[in-house]
Amino acid sequence: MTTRRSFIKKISLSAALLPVMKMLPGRSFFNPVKEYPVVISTWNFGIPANESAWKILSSGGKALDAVEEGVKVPEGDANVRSVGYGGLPDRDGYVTLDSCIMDNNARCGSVAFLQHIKHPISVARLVMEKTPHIMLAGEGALKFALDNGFEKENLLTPEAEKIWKEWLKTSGYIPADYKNTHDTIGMLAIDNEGNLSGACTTSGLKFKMHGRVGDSPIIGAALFVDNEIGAATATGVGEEVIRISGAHTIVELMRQGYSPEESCKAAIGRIMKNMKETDEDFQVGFLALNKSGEYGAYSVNKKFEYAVYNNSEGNILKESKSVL
Ligand code: SD4
Repeated sequence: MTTRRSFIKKISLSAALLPVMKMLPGRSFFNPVKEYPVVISTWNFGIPANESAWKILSSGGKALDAVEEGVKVPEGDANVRSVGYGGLPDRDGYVTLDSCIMDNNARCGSVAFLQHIKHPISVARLVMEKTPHIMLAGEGALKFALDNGFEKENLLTPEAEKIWKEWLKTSGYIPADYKNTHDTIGMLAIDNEGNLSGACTTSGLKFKMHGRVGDSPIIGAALFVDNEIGAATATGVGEEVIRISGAHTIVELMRQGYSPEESCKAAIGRIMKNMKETDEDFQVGFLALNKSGEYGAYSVNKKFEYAVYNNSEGNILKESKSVL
């Protein structure tokens, strides 16, 4: 059985081999056989999200459009308790959203702590396309959305409100709940032209402190795309992802010759190193996609599912390998 300690030891060893691997003659960084298009996304709502993205990809559309349309599916689904409309609120009862998007030209846009807008990913895209900035937060992000024709909506559904009120009865108003803090959608795609894009969107950790922003709107943490190399995205406890600049770290590891899965595994290794022996009761999961259309995943705990859609496999749900 892999323990936290043996995992970190193994990971450190393989990292030490990296300079040697780079010098091996003829080492091919990427599989020369390219498989396009491909879309991958986190958790089981990735299946309908991929479906929507695939409609665009399979008709020759752009990865950027595909990831935006894809993640809008869970954003608009009232039954998804962790993304957009229907998401669980913070501990004061406000649904606050974090989203970002990045394309093949290193253009990116992001919104943080945004309220009342059902599709924050589209606001993030607009920040990217219409402003000289990358990130807008809170009231400013809401004003920008409303100025650009988005509608103000109540995102707290009666079901989500009920769950929050139940939580209030016993919580002691303590925000941390590491066990079941998953379910952000992160999506990566490569289109027929071989261009990569990614999107990530969430209502964040349930019952978080009011004003808390996680990793999901942070370029380099929950999402990073480098069109020469690949892309990565994250789900889980955002604080741990931010601490290691997770998605950027993974893309840089792919640049050095690691496969998508090896890169995700090494990044998870860094997270484990930061954790105390007693802190194993949390989840972080990474997904990566390289320039050849190869994909991989790794997580801290079991049960990190992700959905893949490509021509050879169809739209399927997989479970990532994990440390514990
Ligand atoms: C956050 N990373 O706000 C998000 C939560 C999450 O899967 O991913 N859940 O920290």
